[in-house]
Amino acid sequence: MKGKMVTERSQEKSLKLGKFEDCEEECKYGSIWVILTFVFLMISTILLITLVCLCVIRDRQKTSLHYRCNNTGEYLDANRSRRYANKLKFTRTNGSDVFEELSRFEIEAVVNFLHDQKHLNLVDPKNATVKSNFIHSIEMKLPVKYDVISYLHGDGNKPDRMATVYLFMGANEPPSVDEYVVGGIGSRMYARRINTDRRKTNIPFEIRPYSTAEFKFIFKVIISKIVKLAKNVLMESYGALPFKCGNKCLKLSMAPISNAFLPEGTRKGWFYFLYDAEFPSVRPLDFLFLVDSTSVNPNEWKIENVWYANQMFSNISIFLKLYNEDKINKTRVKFPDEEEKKYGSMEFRTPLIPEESLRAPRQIEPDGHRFQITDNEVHYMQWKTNFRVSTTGGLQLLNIRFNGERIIYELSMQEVIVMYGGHNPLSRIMNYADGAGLYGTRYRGLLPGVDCPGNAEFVNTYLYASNEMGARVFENGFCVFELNTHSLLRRHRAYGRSGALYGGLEASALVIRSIISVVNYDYVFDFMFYPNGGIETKVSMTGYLGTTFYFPEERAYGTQVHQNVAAALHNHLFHFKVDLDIKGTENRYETYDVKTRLEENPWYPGKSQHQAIVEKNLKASEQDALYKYNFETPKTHVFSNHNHTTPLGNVRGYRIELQKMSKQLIPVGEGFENGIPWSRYQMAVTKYKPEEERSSSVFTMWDSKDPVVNFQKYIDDDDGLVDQDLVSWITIGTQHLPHTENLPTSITIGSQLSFHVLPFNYFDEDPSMHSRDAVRITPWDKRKPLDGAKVEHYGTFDDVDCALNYNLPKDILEKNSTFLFS
Ligand SMILES: *[C@@H]1O[C@H](CO)[C@@H](O)[C@H](O)[C@H]1NC(C)=O
Ligand SMILES: *[C@@H]1O[C@H](CO)[C@@H](O)[C@H](O)[C@H]1NC(C)=O
Ligand SMILES: *[C@@H]1O[C@H](CO)[C@@H](O)[C@H](O)[C@H]1NC(C)=O
Ligand SMILES: *[C@@H]1O[C@H](CO)[C@@H](O)[C@H](O)[C@H]1NC(C)=O
Ligand SMILES: *[C@@H]1O[C@H](CO)[C@@H](O)[C@H](O)[C@H]1NC(C)=O
Ligand SMILES: *[C@@H]1O[C@H](CO)[C@@H](O)[C@H](O)[C@H]1NC(C)=O
Ligand SMILES: *[C@@H]1O[C@H](CO)[C@@H](O)[C@H](O)[C@H]1NC(C)=O
Ligand SMILES: *[C@@H]1O[C@H](CO)[C@@H](O)[C@H](O)[C@H]1NC(C)=O
Ligand SMILES: [Cu+2]
Repeated sequence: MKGKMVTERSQEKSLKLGKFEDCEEECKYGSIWVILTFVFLMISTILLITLVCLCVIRDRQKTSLHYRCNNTGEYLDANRSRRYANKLKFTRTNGSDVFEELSRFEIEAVVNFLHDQKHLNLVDPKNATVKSNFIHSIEMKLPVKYDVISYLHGDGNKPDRMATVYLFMGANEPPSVDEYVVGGIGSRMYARRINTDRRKTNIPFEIRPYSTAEFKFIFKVIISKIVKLAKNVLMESYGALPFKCGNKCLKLSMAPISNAFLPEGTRKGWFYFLYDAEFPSVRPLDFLFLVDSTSVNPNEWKIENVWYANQMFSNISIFLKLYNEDKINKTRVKFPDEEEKKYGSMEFRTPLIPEESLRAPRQIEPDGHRFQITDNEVHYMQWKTNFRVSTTGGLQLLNIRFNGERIIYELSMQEVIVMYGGHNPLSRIMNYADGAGLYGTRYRGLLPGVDCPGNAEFVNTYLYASNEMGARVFENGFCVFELNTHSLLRRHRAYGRSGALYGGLEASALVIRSIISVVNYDYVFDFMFYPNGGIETKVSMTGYLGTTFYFPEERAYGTQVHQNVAAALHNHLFHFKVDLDIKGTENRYETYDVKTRLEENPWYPGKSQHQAIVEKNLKASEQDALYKYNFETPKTHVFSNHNHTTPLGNVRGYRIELQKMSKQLIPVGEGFENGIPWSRYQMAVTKYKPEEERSSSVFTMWDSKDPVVNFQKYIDDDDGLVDQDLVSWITIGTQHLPHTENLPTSITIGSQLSFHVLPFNYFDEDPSMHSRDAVRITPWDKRKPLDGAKVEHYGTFDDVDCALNYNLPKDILEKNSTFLFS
């Protein structure tokens, strides 16, 4: 009821502006004032400050106010982000900043250059088949860090603009995927293969990611064969077909098989049908077939095993024979009817809550944005960071500075893994490394007002990927907004005749948010920048469960979440790169270990007790620095520069704190584990090497036997770490045991994963002491703390009399939903 009054009142606001007679009501219901009133209420019982007082103070300030929040609605214009993107991508720059992703012109130059190399025999992705040569992806290659740093310091030339490209060479003998670096973009261009033992650049064709061309042939060759042979099985068992199916259709899904589980040189995947109804991933069926697609000639692809009704058949003929002879149990399920369709659907359920149409709390920016985005840089308070979205790697934050000093050279997500288990043959090999889907192209379609606040800024990207038929714009790729977290960065209330005091600061942070949807799952990544010099990296998981058809044997592996639907336990793992630079690049990594020591109490001889002590442990080499979380050995992870100390001799540093870790239990080297060696460590620290760009690759789903990028190599050479340029690699994750509330969507509030990068003796005092957002209250007269107090703040608690319009961009979506779904 109270909420209702607020909304009605807010409509009258403009009328009431400047009238203070009804101050009492304003105090109760004005949104910001509710907070202040609350703060005051807590202390008023002691200090006897009344609401009347508050109104007086407010009245006094009113005269000096100027209102700037007159830009209602503007933020929600989808055109705005388009205009912004135009500014960002199309009119400016041909790669004027070292960190900037390739521009439209540069991509065009690379494509033309490569297509001009006639011996490569490249075709346009629109015309590509499996047996073609084509450009799979193009992205900017970051120059060597030291070249960039000298350039930024003004004592080096601007590094060459370079691209990394993957070429699918299906027409070659033998076929392969080749990584090239194309340089001299815009001038004298060249292409070369990097020669490094850190990754393969000539990659066996059978471990390539799926291409649109390959999927086209799966449908054309394999699915039509299945339909031709097993149409009656599909109709009888499921009452649906993959095509010519009206409104009862089957959707095809698949899980590629890592080469750790396959004979040398083969490429296979389990394919399976789901009901094509909202949402397919929770409508599994029990018809699975194993496809060998090793050959570049789709006509040579083979359907191997068939699994049906919890039984394995060595080929489709024997399956059909036994089925037709009624020698096997037959599954009989029906396409979901209207009632059944509700399960797993995001349709609204009734009754709606709350009963009345009351709006949710919203954040407002009374003075507009306090951050700025120019070209490829975000500027917020003392913070500055560059950004790019790379086709294969996604969002990277580069050159993160606080007060002009670089703290982090690169902060980026490296890989997203989900590892399943189960009874059926599919779940047993179901391990996803989502990088195969090209992360950059997953950054798209954020909805203002839900995915990000309506007043967020949205950034478009422009990337080249053959699966997108070449270069294109991805609208609303990520967003930037300032968030009042309404948690407290600091706060203290002391009460006493001589020392009454109140000081407090709400934590606001700049959020750079991206959300990627990969098949059934959606991952929300937040990079958050706080005024105390800390950075939080947070992952939340939502979307739909991946499920399989229920048989009683599945119980050991997870939960039955619906009739015929089993959802297996699975391990989500995320890997991040944090290239910290503390006062330069020569840093140390130490753990400050907490130990206990039995000591005799010097003040009471003869009495002994255990005390906690801090023991500094310098990590001399990469092997020494491997961190596996252990509850028994608490520690703080400190990265510091030993040439920079505070006046009291503390080395200036930053610390990394991991908030959610997940033990990966599959033994070292077994199966898929061999391809994700980073998951063995909650943190690893390596010496920066230009060729150790990323911990994973687009091939990770397939290449476990002998990974294209093998992170273990980065640490096995055991470089020294003392006063070196250090990169820390962080693994967070969670075991997800599904439950019925995960449907229709598996929001995992409470299992958000995060890590923090926080100052540790870096500053002489908390830099948020400079924040204007703070409040300080001290008695006018120390001896009379109850007789009124001085309230200090710096203008930010002024009344907010107007609010921005927070509607969904509904009118735009109703006419054109391109920006959301393309
Ligand atoms: C907002 O109001 C100010 C002051 O009245 C005015 O200068 C400015 O142009 C207005 N801005 C918009 C977007 O209406
Ligand atoms: C968005 O842009 C289109 C074309 O430029 C224009 O017709 C339309 O009115 C704009 N929409 C809004 C809400 O400004
Ligand atoms: C970028 O370079 C291309 C090719 O040299 C040129 O056509 C284009 O006008 C340039 N664009 C800008 C914004 O400088
Ligand atoms: C695709 O192939 C056709 C026929 O070979 C050709 O006419 C067309 O130009 C090609 N399209 C592209 C985009 O290369
Ligand atoms: C299919 O499997 C059956 C039973 O294992 C076997 O007898 C038959 O030869 C196989 N057929 C083909 C075409 O491989
Ligand atoms: C077929 O169904 C019967 C009855 O439910 C069951 O006992 C039997 O194990 C099933 N056969 C197979 C191969 O699953
Ligand atoms: C510390 O200073 C010394 C002397 O100026 C210099 O040789 C050394 O490289 C510096 N080390 C670091 C970690 O900056
Ligand atoms: C719809 O919006 C997209 C951009 O999101 C634009 O490219 C396209 O032209 C628009 N279509 C129509 C019919 O306005
Ligand atoms: Cu999950």
